[in-house]
Amino acid sequence: MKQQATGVNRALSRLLPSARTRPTTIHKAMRYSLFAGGKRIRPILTLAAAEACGGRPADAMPLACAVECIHTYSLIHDDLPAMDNDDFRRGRPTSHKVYGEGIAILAGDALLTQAFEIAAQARPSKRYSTTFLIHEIAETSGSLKLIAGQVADLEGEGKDHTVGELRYIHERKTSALLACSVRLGGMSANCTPRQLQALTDFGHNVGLAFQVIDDILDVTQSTAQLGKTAGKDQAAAKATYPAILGLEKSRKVARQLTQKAFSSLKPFKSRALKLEAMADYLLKRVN
Ligand code: GRG
Repeated sequence: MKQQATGVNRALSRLLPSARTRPTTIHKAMRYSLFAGGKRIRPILTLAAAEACGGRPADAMPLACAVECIHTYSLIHDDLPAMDNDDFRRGRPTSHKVYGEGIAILAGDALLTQAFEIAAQARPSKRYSTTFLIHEIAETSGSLKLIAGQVADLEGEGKDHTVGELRYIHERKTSALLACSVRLGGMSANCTPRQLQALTDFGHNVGLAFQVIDDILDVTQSTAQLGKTAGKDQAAAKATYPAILGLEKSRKVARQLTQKAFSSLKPFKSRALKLEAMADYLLKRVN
């Protein structure tokens, strides 16, 4: 993961305007959040999915970087006072704490836009045109997925949720971008429709498991360990798996979802070793 993350960081740095480019405030703010030490889970999944389909890392890299830009934008905006109102992210003060709300909003906007600029540079494969790749990212980031999840999350604060309603939020807020990450990797490698379906199922289940684990970590780990404020879900009366099912049942759900994700990888045989390792890491992670 460290090696892959280093490659992603280099590519991101190359693809983004330098911190000296005018207006420097916005480019510094974009880089402040982007290079704050995120785990790079989504781009690493894109690269691993490309490998599973026999593709080249260079073809997947722009798409991997685009996904990380979308992810970082969503974190900056999610931390704003009007949303989750958090002071701490990726082990440092949040964007609006350092640059003020106006620049933080713009840094998020700029990273969202940057993602499409980067994706437009990706090499199309035989089955997947650049338009198709860009549509994939737009659909995932739009009002039916990422934004839908955030809306449901905002509107659901303080309300009782069923597991079904919670799943609706998780599928959009978290799982959609993880599924998009692996799908883009597969598309960069000209994957077959069957491979694309397998990657979609993998991403969907790994994404759900990721969020269940995230909810568990929120109650079991410290702020220092997480690099973001711990215990926030309970404080905001958010519906989470541990709140509805308890810790032990939630852990079981995460294990079951990861098992389902593993099953989707069968068609790839040994080429999916990195995807498998990622699913295992995501289940066992402590931050
Ligand atoms: C469009 C504003 C907006 C929000 C959409 C994605 C999202 C909804 C909000 C971001 C905050 C959040 C709690 C997302 C759920 C997924 C999650 C737990 C993200 C954290 O991902 P990690 O652990 O973070 O991969 P790093 O910092 O390592 O990249």
